[in-house]
Amino acid sequence: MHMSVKRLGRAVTAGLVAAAALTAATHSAEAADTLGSAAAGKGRYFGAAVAAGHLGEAAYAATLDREFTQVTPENEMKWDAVESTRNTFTFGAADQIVTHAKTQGMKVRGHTLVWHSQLPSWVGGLGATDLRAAMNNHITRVMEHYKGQIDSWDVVNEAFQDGGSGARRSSPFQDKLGDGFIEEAFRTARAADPAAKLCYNDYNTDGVNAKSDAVYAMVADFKSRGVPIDCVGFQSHFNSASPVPSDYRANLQRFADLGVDVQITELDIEGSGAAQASSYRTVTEACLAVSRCAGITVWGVTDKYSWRSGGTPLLFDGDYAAKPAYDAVLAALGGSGGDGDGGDGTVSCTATYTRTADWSTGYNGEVTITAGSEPVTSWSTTVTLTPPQQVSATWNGSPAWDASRTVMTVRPTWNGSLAAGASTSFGFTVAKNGSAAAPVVGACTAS
Ligand code: 9MR
Repeated sequence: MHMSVKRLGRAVTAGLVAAAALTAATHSAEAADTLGSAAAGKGRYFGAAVAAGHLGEAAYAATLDREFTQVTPENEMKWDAVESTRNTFTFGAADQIVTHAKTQGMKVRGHTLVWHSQLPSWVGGLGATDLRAAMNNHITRVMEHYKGQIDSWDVVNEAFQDGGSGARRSSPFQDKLGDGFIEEAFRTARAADPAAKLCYNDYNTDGVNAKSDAVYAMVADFKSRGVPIDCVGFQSHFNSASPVPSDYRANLQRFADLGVDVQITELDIEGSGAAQASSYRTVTEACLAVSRCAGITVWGVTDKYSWRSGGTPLLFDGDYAAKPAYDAVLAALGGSGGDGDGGDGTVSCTATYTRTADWSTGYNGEVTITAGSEPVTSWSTTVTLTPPQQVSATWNGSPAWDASRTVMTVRPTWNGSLAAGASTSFGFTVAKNGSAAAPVVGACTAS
């Protein structure tokens, strides 16, 4: 169950978005009606980063256990967490997550063995010989502790610089051991747990660019020389400044063509409503289009605990209500409520309002209509004005008026047909006639 009632308020956000979104969706708790089961139907896992400290929160654990089939400890396996003092290992919090995952039958991604960040200061103080020994000891001890329990390890994380240079990032490992530290880390990792898949993981490598080209060249070199590497992780942290690249799928595919699995490892997309849902849908479809894309991990369960919670980048809001992005991902995964068409059998839509322009005597409004988990052939919604405001123009929607001309019912012109999770929008211009009040957008009705 996805607590549809809670969705009533989910699209109301700050700023210009002023009116409510309503949905008539009702979900039954069908077995395939979750992210994890829908992804499994496509041969993929669907996971989330988790924090041990939240597992005791009932709604957090319930959402995690219902929806996800894989977990990544968000911080608990990092060097500073497991070996803050040289050669003294502390696995308590990480063990809690692994134990939880095992009881739920979830896969675990190990994150991460060698990274410049969250690195205790003692590591940076070592000379080259000592550092090499410490790196290999760290990899070996941590991987042996979890031997047989980890599906994939991020052996090396974020070793390349941003920008156009394609150069390695400065770190104690890079600066003291040189380029060869990555190869050495992977060879050590293979010996420590031969069953675990070994990944290189990075961000801003999601499209084809200088940084991903550099990672690509490294992976190609490793494959040609027999250096053990099984997978590449694409973190996929997106927002308006760094949107889903248009060549995202093509980039995943070119890595897959090198003979490695690709994994979407830390997905989150700042935003809300239909725009966020559409980006999530694009990412999900890209993974499904690449046969070696093993699965998707979102970087957290709920917006309220996200590392960038202000950007509300995840699939569940702070009350654990499923967002439009959730519906879009589930629809893209072919999530099934039993009729085999990828939906839950209830034709539904949401309507969200944004003021797109504002001037002294008028404003423009835009309403985005988003189909739920079933395709829609037609929709309608209402826009109620505050008198003496008057609509002076409409586009991409066909208006009908009540006698007082305050309630405008809008139906499609050419844009009635929407695929599951897809959106369209209509717009209108309002003459304020002295009132700047926001219009009230009513429920969306779909057929
Ligand atoms: O989400 C993690 C946050 O809680 C930590 O404070 C932060 C510290 O560096 O790391 C975050 O996770 C990062 C991940 O380990 C590697 N890729 C970028 C992630 C977001 O910063």
